[in-house]
Amino acid sequence: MSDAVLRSTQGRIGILTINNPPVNALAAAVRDGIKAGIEAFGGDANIDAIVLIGGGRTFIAGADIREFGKPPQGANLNDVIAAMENCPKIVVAALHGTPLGGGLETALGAHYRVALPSTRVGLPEVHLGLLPGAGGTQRLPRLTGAKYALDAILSGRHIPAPEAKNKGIIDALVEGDDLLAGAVAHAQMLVAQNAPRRRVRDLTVTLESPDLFAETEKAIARRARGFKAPWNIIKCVQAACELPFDEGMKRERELFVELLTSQESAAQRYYFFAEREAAKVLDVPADTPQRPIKTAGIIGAGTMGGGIAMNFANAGIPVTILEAQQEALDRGLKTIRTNYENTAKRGGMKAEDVEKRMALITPTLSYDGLKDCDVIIEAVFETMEVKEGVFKKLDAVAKPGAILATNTSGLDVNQIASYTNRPGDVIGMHFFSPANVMKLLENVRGKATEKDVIATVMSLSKKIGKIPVLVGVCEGFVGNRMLRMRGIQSAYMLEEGALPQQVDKVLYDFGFPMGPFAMSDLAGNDVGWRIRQGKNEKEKRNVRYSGYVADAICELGRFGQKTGSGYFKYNLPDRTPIPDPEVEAIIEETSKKLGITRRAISDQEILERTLYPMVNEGAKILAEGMAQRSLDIDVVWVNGYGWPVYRGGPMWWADNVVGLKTIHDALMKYRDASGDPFWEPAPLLKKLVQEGKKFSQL
Ligand code: TC6
Repeated sequence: MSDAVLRSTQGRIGILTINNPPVNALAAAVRDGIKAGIEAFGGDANIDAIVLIGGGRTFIAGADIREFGKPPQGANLNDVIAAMENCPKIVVAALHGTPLGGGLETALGAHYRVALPSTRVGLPEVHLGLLPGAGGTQRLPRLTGAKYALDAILSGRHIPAPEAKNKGIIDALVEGDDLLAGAVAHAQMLVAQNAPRRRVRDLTVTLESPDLFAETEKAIARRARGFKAPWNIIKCVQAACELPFDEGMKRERELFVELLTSQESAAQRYYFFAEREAAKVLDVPADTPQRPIKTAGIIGAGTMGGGIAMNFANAGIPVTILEAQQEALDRGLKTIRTNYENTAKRGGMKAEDVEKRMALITPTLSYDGLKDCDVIIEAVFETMEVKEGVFKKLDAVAKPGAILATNTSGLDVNQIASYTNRPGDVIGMHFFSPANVMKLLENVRGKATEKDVIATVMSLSKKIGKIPVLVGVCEGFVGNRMLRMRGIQSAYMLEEGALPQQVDKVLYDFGFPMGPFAMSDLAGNDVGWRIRQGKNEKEKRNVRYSGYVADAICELGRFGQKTGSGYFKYNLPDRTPIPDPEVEAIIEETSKKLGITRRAISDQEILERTLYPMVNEGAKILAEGMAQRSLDIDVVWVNGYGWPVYRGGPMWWADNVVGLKTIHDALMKYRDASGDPFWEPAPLLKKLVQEGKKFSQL
């Protein structure tokens, strides 16, 4: 008998307790243990019914994702579930925590399901580029009807136990916190009532509308663009409605295997672990003591400061916002309130929570108001002089041990830290706009930042709903530094023969939500223009200047969506970019002035010239230690810049799809053709190519 599934009895009830921390994933030993346990109790004359329960924090949270793609070992999950379904004794699954994916599918193989009210069930395989391949697509519709099941499987959402009970997924909720006692009592009751062994496979599916599948395909077309799993899921649920159970299972298997062997799913499974790894800091052990964070302070009530404050209020952490002027403070608070009210109107939060969250936000005009805060984040104007003033004042008022963070997106965090007498307490927290929505948080480690400050900020980031990545101090940190490479080449290609709509289409088709020019129009073209104006001419000219078209566009006041035009025109409030002949004329004029003969630029060239330099820059970032691992770079790009998750991230894509040698050789080709040192392959990239290695092997 394996330790992965423990057997015990209470009277005539056999108990199988899954023991595979941390989340009782369905590793081979667990599958074997359940099957053997079911068979043993099933044939035991002293046992009337069986309870299957998870030890520790949860029932089975799914298949062991690390096993996918490896040679199969142990019992097949479908055989385990069939053994439960066909067991001569009643099987009751006792659920708590997060019975997800294969975990819920296992539970659907039981004859009855009971759960603690706090349980959340779901079939989230879609997020791994998969589908519930152990009968989930066939059994869930039999319990809930096709429409609900389709929505649950396509969204992968966690369903609260009370809702699951209403839908028939769960038979009974166990009050109190003794799940085992409740499940055993339920099993005894079923035995006493001589209840039938109810197999989900024997139920018939309700199909609410014959148009369900065609309508669903239409409804998800945009959001599922580039993904494979959603389309296969629809086919599976359709099979559940149209085919007998065993044939439906066969169809599910085929469509599951198709996904399992797809690059999209490999990328998404990689990404699942990458996001979790990114929260870990190599030289900061998980048990590093953390500073308690009970209150936060924000300096600046503008769009950024307000958004940051909302994250804290959402997490129930009281937050004080400082502004210099009453008017700006009032405006900032009003914007926050409006944001919350709009969310409540859309059903994203309860109306009464608006007041609860607002009550957690305290406005102040005085630095003294921040003196008790455990963490203070400044989100003020981006010049070193302003930051200097802020940090000197903070140094004077903040209590000892308070963490002093800057939200700078470009300034030197070490220099900012040097304005205080406590540089060890200073760290960068680079939020992305809108800060209450965007998940990515680049936490910037200065050279003096203490390890406990890093540990605290990484875990605080998760508490306020962010996905943190630790980066080092360098211009643009990880995300913007790589973005710049893409921007430079996009701009050059306009001068050489491409148009914004062509460049944008290539990147949109690759899977980005929008191309670089539409993105620039959204962010505001004036931001970069002002920065370029601040640079002196020499600085501008010592490399090939990339701002000619952008400058010409800004000189016409075409700052982007906010002015109704930029690289594209907009019929606001519709934000669809419309190609503009006026812009084409500007671009052609620019080429002429520069003496460039325009030529046709292929889509492949656009892809290579925008994405390969990003990978090359990523190699430099790694060599400099500005990101800990290539996976950190991938997490930045997927979460902060819309890199399609089914392509893993730029470094995974380079490693596994394109190949480092191909990228290296293309960089050399462009270098030789242009003579531009921009294209010089990074030394690390060269080295990896010579050694036949990948970024992930560093
Ligand atoms: C499936 O079932 C397909 C079936 C088809 C049948 C053929 N496998 O997220 P946390 C690890 S597909 C392996 O930090 P939380 C995780 O890496 C699967 N490992 O905790 C981490 O390890 P570390 C369907 C897993 O409390 C640790 O557990 N199921 C798995 O914030 C803790 O995780 C899912 O997609 C796994 N399945 O959230 C569920 N799950 O400590 C995926 C977790 O070494 N899991 N780990 O870093 C989750 O959504 C969340 O982990 C959670 C717990 C909600 C279960």
